[in-house]
Amino acid sequence: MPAKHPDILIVDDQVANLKLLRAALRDRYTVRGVTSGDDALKLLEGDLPDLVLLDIEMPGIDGYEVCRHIKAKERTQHLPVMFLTGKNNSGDEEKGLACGAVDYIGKPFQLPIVKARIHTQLSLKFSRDRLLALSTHDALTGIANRRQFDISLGLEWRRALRAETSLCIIIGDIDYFKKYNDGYGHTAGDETLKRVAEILSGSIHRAGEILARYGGEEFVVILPNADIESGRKVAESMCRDVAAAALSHRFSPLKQVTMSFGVAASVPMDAQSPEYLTSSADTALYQAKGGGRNQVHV
Ligand code: GH3
Ligand code: MG
Ligand code: MG
Ligand code: MG
Ligand code: MG
Repeated sequence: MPAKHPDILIVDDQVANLKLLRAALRDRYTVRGVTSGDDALKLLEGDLPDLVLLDIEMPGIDGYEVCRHIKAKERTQHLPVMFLTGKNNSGDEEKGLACGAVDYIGKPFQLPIVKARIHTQLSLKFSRDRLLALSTHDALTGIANRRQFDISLGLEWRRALRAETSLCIIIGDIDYFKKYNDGYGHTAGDETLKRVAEILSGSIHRAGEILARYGGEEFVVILPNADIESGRKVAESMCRDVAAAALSHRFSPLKQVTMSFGVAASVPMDAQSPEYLTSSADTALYQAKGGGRNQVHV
């Protein structure tokens, strides 16, 4: 379990039930409670809980419907839902599980059993979160990895194609990094990669912008809705920030850690693929290297 108290949302139209469950759970969990399906769905538009305990029979939309809504939305589809309900007719449990719930507990319930089942579902949820983070993030720097970059670029490309907006990418590569490793050692090289990732992430502000580790000492940025000039500005600020950090590199002719950047932008067209953008940015990067490094080329 993570350091912070897991967050549980209880949805039950009977205030007495809410109080009982809250009292039983609040020593180990952060508990929020609402008394209708509508309020639950509204609340789920904000910060997500780690698990939902859901009653079925409520005025307005019932628990089945709430569960279907949760499972239908990409943002909430993996949120574990446990029914806690007085509906004990044959078929009710089957229906609840068919809606996507991970568990179904009938009333009257035994609190120790409810707690044990909550604990099991939360452990599964946190394992899943960790695996997902590992599959989308780079273990050294903590930023998005190449796999996540490829997925995001595909999504943003299609979005820009539909909206006929410009999509921009920046590829940045550390200068003379082989010399850095040869001179200072691989462990120091790793530390510098982490520092550089932190510095670059300082230029990522808007929703949808992504910084990823593209390869060894190469980083890539996706800027949705950005033309070449705004991309150039972001790359120039990254280039300045890396140089301003003044990380020494006495094996480089530039005497400190610097980076070169290539920028490309386009309004996607049907006949093209996202690789068009990466290869244009790569070409620009090659020119930045040839131009003396520590610079941006578009
Ligand atoms: P240039 O200025 O032309 O980019 O030269 P360079 O030496 O940076 O380029 P090159 O591609 O020849 O070398 C990249 C080096 O990056 C090779 C390798 O030693 C280092 N590198 C790649 N991945 C890692 C890593 O995960 N950790 C460390 N410490 N070094 C890495
Ligand atoms: Mg009820
Ligand atoms: Mg390289
Ligand atoms: Mg390099
Ligand atoms: Mg050019």
